[in-house]
Amino acid sequence: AQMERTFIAIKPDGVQRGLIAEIISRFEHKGFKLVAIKILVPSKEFAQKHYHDLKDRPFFNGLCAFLSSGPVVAMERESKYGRKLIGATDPQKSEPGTIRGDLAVVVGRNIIQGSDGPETAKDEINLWFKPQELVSYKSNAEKWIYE
Ligand code: DAT
Ligand code: MG
Repeated sequence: AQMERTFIAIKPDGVQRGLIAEIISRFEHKGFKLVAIKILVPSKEFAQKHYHDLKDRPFFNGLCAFLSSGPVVAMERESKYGRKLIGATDPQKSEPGTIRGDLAVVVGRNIIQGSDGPETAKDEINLWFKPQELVSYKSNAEKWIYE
């Protein structure tokens, strides 16, 4: 399989609960390659852009207010597999062993965002990162992770 670039963000609840290292370590231990990372407080307008697909949903306003309510850790990763580590949107339906299944309780505080496919990943990366913020390098661990 081709290396996929995905956007991942630790939401304000994950940051405030002190779960940054816990969440990053799960990806790092799995073997995902980190190519960009930063911490920022997104504006409400920025959150609305990020969640534009959901603008007609009843929870849209609360969701955008929540995402812009505090610091978010935004990352881009390269991997061959998608969202399995994150778990289902509703933490009550997320399997144990997943980030949401282990660390979150309700859908409105599900601590992490992950792109749901290659197309949305591209859009989200373009929204959150400038091209010069992405670091290009060869991962020396790659031949020990993939065959
Ligand atoms: P995901 O974050 O798993 O990609 P999504 O893109 O469908 O899920 O929705 C984005 C976020 O919106 C989700 O992480 C939490 C919130 N959300 C989704 N469905 C919701 C619902 N039924 N009630 C409240 N918040 C919801
Ligand atoms: Mg989504």
